[in-house]
Amino acid sequence: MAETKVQAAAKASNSAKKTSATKAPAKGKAKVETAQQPQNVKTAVNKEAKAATDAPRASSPATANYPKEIYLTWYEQMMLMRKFEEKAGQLYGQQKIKGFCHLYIGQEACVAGTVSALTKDDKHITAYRDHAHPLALGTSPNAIMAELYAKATGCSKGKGGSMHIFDKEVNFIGGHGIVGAQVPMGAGIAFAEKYNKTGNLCVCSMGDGAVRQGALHEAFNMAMLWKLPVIFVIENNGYAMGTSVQRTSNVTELYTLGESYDMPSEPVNAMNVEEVHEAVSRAAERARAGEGPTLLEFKTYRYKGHSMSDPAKYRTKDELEDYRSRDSIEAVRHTILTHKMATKADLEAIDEKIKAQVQESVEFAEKSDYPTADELYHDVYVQQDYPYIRD
Ligand SMILES: Cc1ncc(C[n+]2csc(CCOP(=O)(O)OP(=O)(O)O)c2C)c(N)n1
Ligand SMILES: [Mg+2]
Repeated sequence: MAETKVQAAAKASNSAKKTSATKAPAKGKAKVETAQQPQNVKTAVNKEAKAATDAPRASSPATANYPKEIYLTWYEQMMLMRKFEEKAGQLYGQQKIKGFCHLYIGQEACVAGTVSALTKDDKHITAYRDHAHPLALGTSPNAIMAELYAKATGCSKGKGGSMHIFDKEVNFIGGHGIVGAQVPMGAGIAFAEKYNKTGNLCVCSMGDGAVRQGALHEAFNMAMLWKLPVIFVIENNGYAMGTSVQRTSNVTELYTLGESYDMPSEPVNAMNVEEVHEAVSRAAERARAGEGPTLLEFKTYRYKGHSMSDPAKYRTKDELEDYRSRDSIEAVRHTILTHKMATKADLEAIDEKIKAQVQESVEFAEKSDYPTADELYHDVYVQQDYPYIRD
């Protein structure tokens, strides 16, 4: 099992600054160690995290809790997700991108804080709101943009589109269009990791709408029974298409769904990337210690409509503004500047680099060809040498 990015950065930062008494590395190390303590989060932490979720709007913390490399990575990753998707939204308007397209804008901290807490060998699976996960895991923006364009150079050979991004190289197992389908699959992936004794885990992300699917309960039950190394993440953005959480069930604190199975479960203020990182670190520690699954309810928000065809008239402007005022990218930017981890000019240079990367991905997609007609017969069951067909 490889070390997490934060562990590596904290180690490097600590040895480089052993003699200088700056706050960030020491704190960063303390946080990493905290994150490694396995604990029963069911009661104490639930209350703590709940209080944090309900707390007044997040501002920059008084002290920086992690080394500067981590904040800069978070900033760059989240900015890439946002700029990439803003461009995708524009291109959709120009009909360069067609079909379904669901943007993650506003939810970036969910993915950035998760990826920083895990190793590159851990597996990730999610629903159709799936551009941000592979971007953070290292899939080339070119391959994702080309997939949105349905071009042959796309990561699913242009045959999947926006909802079916997939990249085995970075352990991103999709991209799934059927609401909740990835929940039993996530448990299955975790089963394979346990069976093969890899020490890796699977993060299975889903929306608040997906938790109303029956298969979730079967998956939770089996995952707990077999203590599978899986972290179930509910990205609760308040709505399933236009239906608010309050209109779908009397159980609106979604993390409590895990408690029926004695699954350690907690809510997380997911507009704050540090809180996401810490919650995922705790869950990962439990999974790797053989203690099984955790359910995390990420309280988040999407700034755009459900998909490109949704004007989002079912919510108020005030509600949107309220979340925008706690924007996770702005918060990280503020922390970086307040603690002088980088200058405004440094951040602008990152922004420029990202702008160029996104532009390059568009040019790559534009120049690429569509799949040829014979591709219809590849990667489907009709393929004669398909490895899983048995006579
Ligand atoms: C089994 C199934 N039922 C219905 C749909 C149609 N549908 C697509 S997205 C969606 C809402 C899901 O919302 P949520 O799980 O909260 O995820 P979010 O889009 O907010 O990320 C629905 C009902 C579907 N794709 N699959
Ligand atoms: Mg939702």
